[in-house]
Amino acid sequence: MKRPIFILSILILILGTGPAASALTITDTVDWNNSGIVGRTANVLLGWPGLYIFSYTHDVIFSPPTQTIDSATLTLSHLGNFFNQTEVWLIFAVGGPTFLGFLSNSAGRWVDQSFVLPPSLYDKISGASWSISFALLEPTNGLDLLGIDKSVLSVEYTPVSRTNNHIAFRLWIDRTRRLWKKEVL
Ligand SMILES: [Ca+2]
Ligand SMILES: [Ca+2]
Ligand SMILES: [Ca+2]
Repeated sequence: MKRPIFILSILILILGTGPAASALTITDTVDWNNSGIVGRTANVLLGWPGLYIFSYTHDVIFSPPTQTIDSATLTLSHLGNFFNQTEVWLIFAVGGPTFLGFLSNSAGRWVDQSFVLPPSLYDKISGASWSISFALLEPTNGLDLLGIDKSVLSVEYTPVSRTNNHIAFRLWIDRTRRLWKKEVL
């Protein structure tokens, strides 16, 4: 009876840990630094005259290469958005485009605001790199100043080699089970 219990224990261990345990996290930072404002280095967007668009790109390098991206979050640090009828900033992922949300009120203080990216933006991504662009948009009339300090893209992913190791381990377990059945039955 010892042998089946041993094999069952290994199976529970494998099924219990699964691919999620091998996920890695990587971040890519775009840091703006044209001037010093309220304790941070930043660029100032003028938001002028009518529809104003500012875009930038994150380039993520995966090492080892990624098999799948499991989740992604963008954190934008901004200052000076009044978020009212005369000033409203929106953020999009370029391509689609995909609306991510409104910038919250950051009048007089820095706000580090996070946006969870929908899986549709990364569910077909694999390999050694991922390039994704974002756009800040202000549609109202008048001058709307916005300070931007930095943008951090945080990506949780499952690398190729670990996924393959996991599959190899599962195949080994299946083979062990078959051999055991053959011996016992
Ligand atoms: Ca405007
Ligand atoms: Ca403003
Ligand atoms: Ca900065």
